[in-house]
Amino acid sequence: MSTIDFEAIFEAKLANNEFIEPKDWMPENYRKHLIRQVSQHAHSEIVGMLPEGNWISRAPSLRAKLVLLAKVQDEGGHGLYLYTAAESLGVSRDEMLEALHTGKAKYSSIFNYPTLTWADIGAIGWLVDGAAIMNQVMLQRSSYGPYSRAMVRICKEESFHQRQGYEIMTRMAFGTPDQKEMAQDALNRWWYPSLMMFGPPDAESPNSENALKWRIKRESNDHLRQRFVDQTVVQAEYLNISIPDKNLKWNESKKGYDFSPPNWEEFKNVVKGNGICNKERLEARNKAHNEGAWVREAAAAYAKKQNQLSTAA
Ligand code: FAQ
Repeated sequence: MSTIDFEAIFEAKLANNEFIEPKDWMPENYRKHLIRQVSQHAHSEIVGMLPEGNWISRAPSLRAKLVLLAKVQDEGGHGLYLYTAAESLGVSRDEMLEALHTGKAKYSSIFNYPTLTWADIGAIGWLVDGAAIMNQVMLQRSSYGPYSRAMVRICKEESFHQRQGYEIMTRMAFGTPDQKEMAQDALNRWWYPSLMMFGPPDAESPNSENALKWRIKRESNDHLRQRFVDQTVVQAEYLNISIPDKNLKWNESKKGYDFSPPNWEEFKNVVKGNGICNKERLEARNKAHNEGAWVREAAAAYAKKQNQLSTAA
């Protein structure tokens, strides 16, 4: 009797740029790698609602409030698509949320920095969504079908978010001297944390080798970080505000900018849970989860009732 070589089928799919789907055979480490990355990504979207949510009630106009509200709701939707994609790998929503709420799970370091002024909302859309898109465009071609498809929709929405942020920055940078100073201050504070979003340098990134081999990621952390810097410098020039890096310099031979790396010790410290807002973010998530218990119970009771009715029919 011939045996099926599942691993060979998996490798052939990767080689042919075909998707791996939930019911396909996959190596256990591929599955675990994806659960780790996709769940961290989902947590980032959900926790990422908090710094901006802080400004919904203080937006400077009704239009600004509507746009910000829509953006924050989109982030909630992104979290839900991504939790669903992770569930298709065999992990439950409860397990993922438990890991987030107890501080075991990681989420993007960027969301542990505070939003001090309205210009920060501009800087988040411009830089944080800008960095997120830079990373997520390649994830649209990730090898795992549900993750890739979730990314297509997420990228469309992130583009709107990036424009929302850049519009705020444009208004402030071309506004009064005080507004321009706020725009500069926001850039000063969000620049290096945004560079950290791409993860540690390639040489210190334990997950990159497998991620690239399995086509979960298509490009390395450093490669994407470089592309983000090259794209953002011209946008800052247009705003006539300065990137807070004395070493920023065009390098003709690599056709890109040389720039100072972020403080990787600060990054490690934030990821360990010791950033300015880590504690506050986890408390806010736990509070929201506990206060939403009745909604989950009502939804479960409704689903049970519907099920009983359809079985009886
Ligand atoms: N923060 O070996 P690598 C958004 C961890 S979405 C915290 O390089 P990998 C939308 C990493 O998990 C933003 N931890 O790991 C939005 C690993 O730890 P582990 C989120 C980080 O996976 C906008 C360890 O360091 N985007 O912003 C970070 O190959 C505005 C070693 O790192 C995604 O999640 C970090 N910055 O590469 C929402 C995209 N970087 O698990 C609201 C998907 C690294 O071994 C408002 N994820 N770590 O214990 C990815 O592409 C990758 O997971 C990377 C990291 C690039 C984040």
